[in-house]
Amino acid sequence: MPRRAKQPSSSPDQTFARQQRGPPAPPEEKPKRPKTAYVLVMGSTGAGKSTLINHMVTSNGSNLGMRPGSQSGTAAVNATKPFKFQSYQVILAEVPAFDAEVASDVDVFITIASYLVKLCRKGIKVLGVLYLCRMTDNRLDGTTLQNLRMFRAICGMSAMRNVVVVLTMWDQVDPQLGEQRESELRESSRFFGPVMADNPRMMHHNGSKDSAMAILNNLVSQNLSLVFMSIQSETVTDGKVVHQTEAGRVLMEDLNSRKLMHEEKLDDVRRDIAQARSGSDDEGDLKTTEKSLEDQQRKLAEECDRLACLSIPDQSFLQKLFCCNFSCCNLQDLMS
Ligand SMILES: Nc1nc2c(ncn2[C@@H]2O[C@H](COP(=O)(O)OP(=O)(O)OP(=O)(O)O)[C@@H](O)[C@H]2O)c(=O)[nH]1
Ligand SMILES: [Mg+2]
Repeated sequence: MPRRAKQPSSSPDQTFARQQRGPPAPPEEKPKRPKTAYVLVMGSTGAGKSTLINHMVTSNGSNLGMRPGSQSGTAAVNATKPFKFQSYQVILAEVPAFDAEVASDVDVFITIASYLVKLCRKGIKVLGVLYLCRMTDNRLDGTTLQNLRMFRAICGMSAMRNVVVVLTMWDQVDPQLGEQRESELRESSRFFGPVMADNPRMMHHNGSKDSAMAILNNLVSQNLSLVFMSIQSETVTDGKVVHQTEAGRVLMEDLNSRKLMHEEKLDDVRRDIAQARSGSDDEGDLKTTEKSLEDQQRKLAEECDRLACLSIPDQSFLQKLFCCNFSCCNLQDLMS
């Protein structure tokens, strides 16, 4: 049988048409899924966390922010829904402040630890931390300093590169005074002095949307590696129980030094009671003060015991101890 001549794969007309159109398009690439980027927003009560988050979220076409002040009185981490920003799906998580007048320090600590441990167990790292400091405070009080110490201990040195310190209410201070306070914050060993070498950045926030967006932009466009916070690696990787972590140690130290301060005040008041005239108004006032200090002292002792109990690997005991008054804590997560 004569062999059939091989047919050209396309006619000269078809070849010409293809040349006009250019080479065939490559198979369509699937669009890359944007990475999720968790950003923790930390700082004392009233530092402006919710307000800042709101600006960032609503500027990106969403109304899923949080009401300023809405978190006060509760110990919970409030996270926004993810929203697209540059190449990321950003989730902003407002971390509750330590403020004994609002919620117990140990409750707040367990909430934060529980949230971060949960993220770490899922392998989720954090893009960064915005630590907010209010510029209107003439001097930083005990609670503000406690929040700062806890922030440093929770993050650890290795995460400091991913921190932006946000100086809020910049619109409310005289610029010269603001600059003065900023240098003190940068240099003093009580504030950011010990961590400045590890490169946290400082930015001013004047309460406007533009200023909020500049802060988010600065954090996101640094091309930072995602990190675990120190408390996450200490618990999940090193297997430490929560109260043995650096943050647990700092909190225990804080509670103990407050206990000591109250003890000294109680000694003074009792000495004054002994010297006051029996049945006088002075004696009545001093006894009221004594009672209030004793109450505070008892609460602090209970807090220390609760924190120390976190090392007991007996879940049922811990659940009985906490779950009645603390709904946010997932102790299974903490202890398992
Ligand atoms: N002028 C000015 N006011 C601000 C700024 N940031 C926040 N505020 C105001 O400060 C108050 C407290 O702000 P919040 O955002 O509720 O503070 P927070 O840190 O979320 O407080 P908690 O959730 O209670 O810990 C609100 O009345 C805000 O409007 C700022 O940069 N400038
Ligand atoms: Mg808030």
